[in-house]
Amino acid sequence: MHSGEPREREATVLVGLAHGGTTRTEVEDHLDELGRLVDTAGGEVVARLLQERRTPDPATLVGSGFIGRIETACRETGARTVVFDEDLTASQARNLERALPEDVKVLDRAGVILDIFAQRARSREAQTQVELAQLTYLLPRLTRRWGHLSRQAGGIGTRGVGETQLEIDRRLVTRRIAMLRRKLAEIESSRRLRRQRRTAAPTVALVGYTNAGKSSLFHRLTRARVRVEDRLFATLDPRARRTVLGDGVKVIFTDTVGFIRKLPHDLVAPFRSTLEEAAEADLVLHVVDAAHPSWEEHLRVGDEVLESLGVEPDRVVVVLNKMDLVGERRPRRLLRAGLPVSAVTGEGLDDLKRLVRTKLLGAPGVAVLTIPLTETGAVERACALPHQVARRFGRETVTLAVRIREGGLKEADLERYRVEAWA
Ligand SMILES: Nc1nc2c(ncn2[C@@H]2O[C@H](COP(=O)(O)OP(=O)(O)OP(=O)(O)O)[C@@H](O)[C@H]2O)c(=O)[nH]1
Ligand SMILES: [Mg+2]
Repeated sequence: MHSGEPREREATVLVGLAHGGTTRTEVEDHLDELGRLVDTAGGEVVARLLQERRTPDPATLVGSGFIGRIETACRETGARTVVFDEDLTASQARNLERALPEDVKVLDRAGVILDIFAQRARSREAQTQVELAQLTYLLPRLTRRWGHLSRQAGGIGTRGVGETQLEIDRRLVTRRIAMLRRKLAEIESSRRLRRQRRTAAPTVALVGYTNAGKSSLFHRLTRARVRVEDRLFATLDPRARRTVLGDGVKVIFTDTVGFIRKLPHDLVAPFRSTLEEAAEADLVLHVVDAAHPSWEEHLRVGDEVLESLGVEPDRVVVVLNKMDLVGERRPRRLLRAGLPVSAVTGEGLDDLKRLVRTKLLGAPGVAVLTIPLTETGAVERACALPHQVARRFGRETVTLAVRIREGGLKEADLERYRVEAWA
């Protein structure tokens, strides 16, 4: 589905806008991040421009004088791609393209993120989701310029979409969007079936800002081999893996796609199903790169996503990763925010496992039973219960933690073995 790797890195100009509540420094940080995104997408940042303006221009976002500066930067560097950190409406993008030289294409942060997803998605589901999001994004933006560029080189913003689709008429694109929607609905319903079948062990989801170290922790906690990279969006096809956390506590860990500021809406919607699955987890580990200067913003972005998915705060544990990079003096404000760990040195991982265990065993809906081994009938009934969280055989008793609905223990005639907590 890819229209071929670009032969060389695409020279790109970044544009940021400081207005309203955003300061210059914040915009500089956002442009740093945008630069990493462009780099991941295969581009090379050759210039960055920042305009301060009280309010954005409704037609072109930046003012006409500033468009002149963008044009000069493109001419001087040979760049043919301009990326805005702000979301551009389709008409703003078109107006900007009209105002710039003929061979320059304009896209925004969302367009770059979509491009990265298109390059990296591997599973059929992720690929379908990305193509859908990309066509939805591109449809109102389809201009001759894009079709022309895609035929020539592909380039940022157009990979993942079948090459011919850009050239053909909108009606066909609309039809393809409808087809992809249907296909996705099918994939999702078959996934829902799979999910229902495998709820035997409690699930713990690793979520958080991109590059926070979710996959590294997933690897440390489950010994599964997964892609770990110092790149944004290294993981696009989430993995789940079963492991035993000591004390007989069985858990399914899931790794997920990272969050980012301004994840495009068209992408949030389809990827929501993956995140929703994570949000249904018994426990959510919100992983934060504690060594990142913007860790608080990352934490906030993650909290917002989790809240929008309906995850209650008491199901969330904040994990401060990369503590090995934080240095000797650890700010109190940071330490108050969560549990310090390092996926690299292993610091704090035992504490993390213990915390996960305690949280799961104490979760509402989990009952703990202690049964003398001499009562074989009861032991047998208890061991046959589905949804076991933990089981430990002692010399004289067996202790079990099971997820069970109200009244379930009575039905299984096990109510009298119930104890307060896992000891
Ligand atoms: N020093 C240090 N580096 C870490 C730690 N954990 C992860 N990293 C590095 O951080 C980078 C990102 O790690 P990943 O595990 O891929 O991060 P992720 O959250 O899965 O990222 P995405 O899948 O892109 O969202 C890699 O270069 C890791 O080696 C840590 O505790 N300490
Ligand atoms: Mg990852």
